[in-house]
Amino acid sequence: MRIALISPKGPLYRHRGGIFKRSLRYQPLTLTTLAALIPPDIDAQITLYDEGIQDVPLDLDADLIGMTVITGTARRSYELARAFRAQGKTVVLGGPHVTLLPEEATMHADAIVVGYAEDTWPELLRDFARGALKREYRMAPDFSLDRPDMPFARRDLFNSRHFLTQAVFEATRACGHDCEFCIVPTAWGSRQFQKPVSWIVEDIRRVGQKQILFVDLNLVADKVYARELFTALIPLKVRWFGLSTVLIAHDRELMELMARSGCRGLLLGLESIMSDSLGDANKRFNGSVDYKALIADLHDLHIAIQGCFVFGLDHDPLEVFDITADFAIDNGIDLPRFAILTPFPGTPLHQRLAAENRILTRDWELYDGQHVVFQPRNMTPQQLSAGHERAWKKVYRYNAIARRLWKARAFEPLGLAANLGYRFYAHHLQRFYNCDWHLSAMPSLSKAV
Ligand code: B12
Ligand code: SF4
Repeated sequence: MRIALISPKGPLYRHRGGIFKRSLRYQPLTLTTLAALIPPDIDAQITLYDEGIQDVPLDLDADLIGMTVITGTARRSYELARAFRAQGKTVVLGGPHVTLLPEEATMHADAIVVGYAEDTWPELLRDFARGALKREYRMAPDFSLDRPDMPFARRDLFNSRHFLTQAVFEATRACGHDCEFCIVPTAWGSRQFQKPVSWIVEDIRRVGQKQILFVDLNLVADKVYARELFTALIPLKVRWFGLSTVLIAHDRELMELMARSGCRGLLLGLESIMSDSLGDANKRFNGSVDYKALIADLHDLHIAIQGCFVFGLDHDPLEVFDITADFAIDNGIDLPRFAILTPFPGTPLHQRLAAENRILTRDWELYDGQHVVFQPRNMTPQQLSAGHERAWKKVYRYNAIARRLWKARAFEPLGLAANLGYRFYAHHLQRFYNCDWHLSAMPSLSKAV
């Protein structure tokens, strides 16, 4: 059976004309994991296509085409699905957007997979092989990743030259919190799924790289598990980068263990430095943390910080952009990142804004964290869009990069390369603001509500 697996991309992320330099591109695990899950009893020839690094041929030679869909890529995925299905090929869709909106996705596919697919994808392939494909496959309520015999991701199916790194790993999925804007609780529920630590160690050993990345949404959600994982990483002598909530600030011992295990960079969802805005996002737990002290503590342990902020929360004043950018510069955040609040479908945020009649568009391609798709409370959509871009440019001026890295005492070439990559991003975002026409065409929306 010829199987093609595709990761479609929206314009911002597409390799041709997109914005991302190789210095910012790591290899996601979605397609390589799905490839590994194809059971040996299916005699499969597998090809992977990631539109972030290559074109997808429209005359694909495949019996079955699987696509992974996030909200920002839904339009592109449906467009490709239509073209392939018109050629009589079988198209299967899965991933976060399909899990959030199965009733929409099913209209564009021969079959959909809702939720994590460790059990359902092999089942689907066997059904397809015997001519009995069902319309929908759903993750079981007792789904678990505690399976020592799980196959390892087929990273070998991609050309490593296309990515900054292929040494990407995943120990856990989902998170345990319920931030209003986040898709995770809606899509996958409120418990974290954890892989056996021995399995992760084996995966890292097999890949054999010393600089690695975790895509887990929150590595410290379960402290007992986190301790076990970090302790097991120590003998591997790796340098790793990953994601955590700011709650790590309250556990100095875990933070030190994290550093000893090789953590050299942490993506932190700081979200906002305005306390009322944190309440808007149902992320009051962030308010219990002194960001300045946390940043200093992490720097003392030689852990760099990718600090993520979101703009457009209901209590955000017009000054939020400059205040936040200045905070990032003054406190030496190694790699600041800004997003525009995005009401992904299915989230409590989407429901609330829809009830308040504040959703401006359901063009999913604009749901990429860089476009305004709702009516903000204290500013116009244009002000939100312009302020967001201004913040990006401000923190990535050469003198601001120098000040941040000096303050962080971060002199590694990798940190500088990532900063230059983001500087390029900051200065080219405007090219992708294809929602401008849409907003300016609605005069009533240019007034704050
Ligand atoms: C790598 C990554 C990226 C990559 C590539 C993503 C892509 N698919 O194109 C890049 C850097 C480009 C990216 C960008 C963005 N991302 Co991103 N990203 C991730 C990340 C960190 C890891 C994905 C991964 O490798 N997971 C591990 C694999 C094994 O899990 P999985 O992908 O869920 O796949 C499993 C199942 O979902 C299912 N499945 C998935 N696809 C398919 C397909 C088929 C056919 C089948 C059968 C099954 C199946 O099977 C797999 C095994 O169980 C996830 C967070 C996470 N940890 O999942 C966020 C995540 C996917 N990203 C997210 C977001 C919001 C974004 C951005 C908007 C961020 C931003 N502010 O800029 C942009 C938008 C890009 C766009 N064009 O619109 C959200 C998606 C929300 C949504 N509704 O769309 C996530 C879930 C993070 C979050 N906390 O909300 N991202
Ligand atoms: S934003 Fe982060 S902490 Fe909040 S629910 Fe999502 S993954 Fe968890």
